[in-house]
Amino acid sequence: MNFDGIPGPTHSYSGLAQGNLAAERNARQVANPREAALQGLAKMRALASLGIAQAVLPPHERPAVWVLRAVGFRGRDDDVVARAGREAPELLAACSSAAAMWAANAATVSPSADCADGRLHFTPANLVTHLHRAIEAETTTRVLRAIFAARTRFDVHDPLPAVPQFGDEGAANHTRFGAGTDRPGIELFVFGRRAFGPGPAPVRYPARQTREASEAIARRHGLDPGRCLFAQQRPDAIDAGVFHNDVIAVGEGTLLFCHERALVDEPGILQALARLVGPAFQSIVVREAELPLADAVSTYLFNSQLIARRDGRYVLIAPAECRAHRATSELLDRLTGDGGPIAEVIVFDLRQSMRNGGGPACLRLRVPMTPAERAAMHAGVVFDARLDAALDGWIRAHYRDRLEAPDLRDPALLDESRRALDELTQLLGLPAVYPFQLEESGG
Ligand code: SUG
Repeated sequence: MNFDGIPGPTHSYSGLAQGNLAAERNARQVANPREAALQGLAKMRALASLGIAQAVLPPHERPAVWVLRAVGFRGRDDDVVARAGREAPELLAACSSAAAMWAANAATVSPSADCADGRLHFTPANLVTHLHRAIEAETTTRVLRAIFAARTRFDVHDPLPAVPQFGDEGAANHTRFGAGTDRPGIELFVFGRRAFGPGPAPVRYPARQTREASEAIARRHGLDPGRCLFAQQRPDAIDAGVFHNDVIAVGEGTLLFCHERALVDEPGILQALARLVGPAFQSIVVREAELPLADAVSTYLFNSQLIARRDGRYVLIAPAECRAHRATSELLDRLTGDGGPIAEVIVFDLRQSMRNGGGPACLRLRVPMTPAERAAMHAGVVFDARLDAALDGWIRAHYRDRLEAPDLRDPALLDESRRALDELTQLLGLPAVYPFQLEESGG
């Protein structure tokens, strides 16, 4: 099942993510939160109509008044926001970010067939590299625990210790290969640097994931070390804007689609994957001569979703930007025309999210589930025609169609956002998950 994050009512362009070229470039543009949410909804609707099991993850409470209080702002909630807006606008921007929409960074997920105790394991990402993302971990943990509450089947761990040595960005740096959920698969963890000991590291931009974080996740999920691979991102790729591995590679089932400059010793990793995944393993490696890394980063070709079809071939769900770029569009035509594993390409206009460096793959978290697990999860978040219509109405009723930096200071935005989220919690049948709801209920 794909869990898509819903872009929240404070979606904005604040240039908060270092090394994310789109976000840096579009800083201080005017955002349209309503359009962002509707674009996400359209993608979910289309994937559901392809027969993909689809669910939603709710946006987080923003601005995060509790974070502003933690750094010394006092008074009523609206005073806290107003004062932060005057005295520390960059802090208010970070505390207003709707970045939780990028569900690929919510958690790392290991299907039950891979885990020693036979449960489905989640490690919510600590996202320590950036303030505006680190504040997601607490709510994400609460939301996942509400959806996957059955302890006999699910284990939602605490995030890893929130220190640079355990920098963790979740499923954006993790791919599970294998044919289904009834047999153990192979888990590929991609890291940007080692926290301890020597090793190559980027010089310009941060490497957000450490090897130690990936190893800790494999250990706590109870994975078989013989079925895990740890691969390093190329530091020069990170310095060229590849802030997560899912900006340059996507894998699903038995297929890996990536750029040749994604990983250190990429041929060695491909060989290991072929050995571990078995004869069904296929890879499509795009060469620098076909598509330079810079173009792959600007079109976000690899931030696509791969959807397995019944005939064993795949549909590539790509951002519309790929068709607007000649070399990328021609590459897509060659891929679908050569009888290879990718049979079809469908593009989506996700421009609102894309301007912050979030493509189709960033917006979803894959949760491989058995039918019994599916039956045990909270059903209220599952996307169907009823939820589709309800979300459409909810977005149109609560979201603004224009948001820029000065608007973040508007105390009405805090009220609007809380009202919207309160209604959404009811729509999804979730318990209290937001700080403002927990305070009200004395939790
Ligand atoms: O962490 N952008 C996000 C984009 C995350 C994309 N996710 C994956 N690749 N899986 C990030 O860089 C920009 C927010 C701003 O600048 O307002 C931002 O956080």
